[in-house]
Amino acid sequence: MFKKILIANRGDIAVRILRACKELGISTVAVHSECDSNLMNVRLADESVCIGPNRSIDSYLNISSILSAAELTGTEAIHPGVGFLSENEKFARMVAEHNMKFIGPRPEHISMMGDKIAAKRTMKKLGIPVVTGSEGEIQSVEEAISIAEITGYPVIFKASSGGGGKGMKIANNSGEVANALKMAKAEAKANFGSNSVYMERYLAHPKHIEVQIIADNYGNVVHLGERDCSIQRNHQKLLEESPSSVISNDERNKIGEIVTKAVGEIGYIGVGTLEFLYENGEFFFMEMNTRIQVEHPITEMVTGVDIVREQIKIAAGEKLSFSQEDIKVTGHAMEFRINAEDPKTFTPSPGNIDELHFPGGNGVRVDSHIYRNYTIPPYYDSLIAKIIAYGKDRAECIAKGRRALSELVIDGISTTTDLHKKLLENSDIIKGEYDIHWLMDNLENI
Ligand code: MV4
Repeated sequence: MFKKILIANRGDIAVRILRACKELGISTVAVHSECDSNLMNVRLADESVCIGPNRSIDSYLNISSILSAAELTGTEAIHPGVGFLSENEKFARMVAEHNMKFIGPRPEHISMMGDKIAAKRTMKKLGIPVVTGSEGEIQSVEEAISIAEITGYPVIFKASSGGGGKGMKIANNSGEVANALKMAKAEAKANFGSNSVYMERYLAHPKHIEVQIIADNYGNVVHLGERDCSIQRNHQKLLEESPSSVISNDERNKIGEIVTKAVGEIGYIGVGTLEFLYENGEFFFMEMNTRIQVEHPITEMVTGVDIVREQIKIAAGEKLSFSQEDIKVTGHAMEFRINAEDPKTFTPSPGNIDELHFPGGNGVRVDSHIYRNYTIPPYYDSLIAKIIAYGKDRAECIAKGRRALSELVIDGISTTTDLHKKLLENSDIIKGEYDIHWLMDNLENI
C-alpha cells in the first residue's frame, strides 16, 4: 500500500479522499491555492503545499505546480478527485512519467472516453445499446439529413469532445438541420476547441441512469448498480438516488452484466461510470466518466462498498476484495446537493458561514468541508455539502431526508436546502415519476 498520497483537489471531495487515506493508514498531502489555506482538507492533512494563485488555472489546474509539490513531499500517488485534472490524459501520463501512481484509469482510457464518438463506437461494438445516429463526425448538412431520414426526427447534434450539455442542438425537421448543425459546430469550437459534432435521434422524455463499475488489475470487474440522476438544472445535478425507482432487479442485472463484460474487454482499470438515457424500458449509452463522481456516496450506502477506499487499493495493485455475487443493492439512498447559491437564480452565493449545524442520526451521512466561520471563496464550485439519507426502502429514505434537511442550519449565505425540502414534499418526486426535464419544467411551481 502507498505510504503517502497527494490529493490534487479541494473541498468536500478532498475531505472524502483524505478520510479514506487516514483509514488506510496513508499519510496525506493537501495542495491549495492562496485563498484556500484554511480549507478543512488542508487542516486535516499531514502536510500541505500552496500551489498558486486563486484562479483554478493557476493552481488546481497547474500541472507543474502539483507535480513539484508531489516531488517535494515524497508522494507516491496522486488522487485527482472530481473535476479539475481528474479526466486529463496529459496529467495522468505526466504523473506516471514522474514515477508516481495516478489514482484513476490508464491515460488511453481517459482519452478514449473523452472522445465521445470513439467512446460510443467502442461501446456499440462491445454490445452496449446506443442511440441510432451518425457513425462518426457529421461532414455536411446533406449527410445529416440523409441519416435523419433513417433515424427519424427530432435529431440532436452533440460536440465530439463535449459533455455536460454544451454544444447540443436539436433539429425537429429537415428545415432546421442546417442551422442546428451550424450552431452546434460553433458552440463546440468555442467551448472545446474542435468543431467536430455527431448526431443522434433525440429522446424526448428519458431518465438519466448511470451504472457504477469498479475494475482491478486482474480482470475482475464488478458493477455496483445504478443511480438515477435525472433531477438536474442546466446540466447540474441536484438530487440523486439509488436504486432508481424505475429499474427492476432483472434490468439491473442485465445492464450490469453487459457493462461489466464491455469494461473488462477494453481492459479498463479503476472506478468508472457509464451514463445512459433510459426511455420506455430501453438503455442508451451516452458517455463514460473515468473518475470518482460527486454522487458516489449513495452507491456506497446501498452496496456497503467504500468506493474511494477500493479505488486507492486498486491503484496500489491490490485485488478487489469482493465479486459480483457479494454485491446486493439493499435499501434506498438519496443525495441532496447543498450549493452556496441563490435559491431562485442559482447564482453563486459565496461568503461567511455565520452559523452551522449538520444533521446526523440513523441513516444520515454528511460529506462536507465547511465549518462555522469558514468563508466560501468565489472562485470555485458552489457545492458545500452533500446530505445523504439512507432507509430500508424509498419511503423511509424520504422520511430520513426530510428529517435531516429540517435539522440543517447554514446561516450567512443562501443555499439550495429549501428547494430540497420542497422536492421531498412534491407528489411526482414522492412517486418517483420524473425525467431529465422535470426540474426545469417544475421549478416555477414547486
Ligand atoms: C440526449 C438527450 C436526448 N436524446 N441525447 C445532455 C448532456 C449530455 N451528457 C447528454 N444530454 C442529452 N442527450 C439524445 N439522443 C437529452 C440530453 C439531455 C439531458 C441528459 C441527461 C440529463 C439531463 C439532460 C437535460 C437536457 C438534455
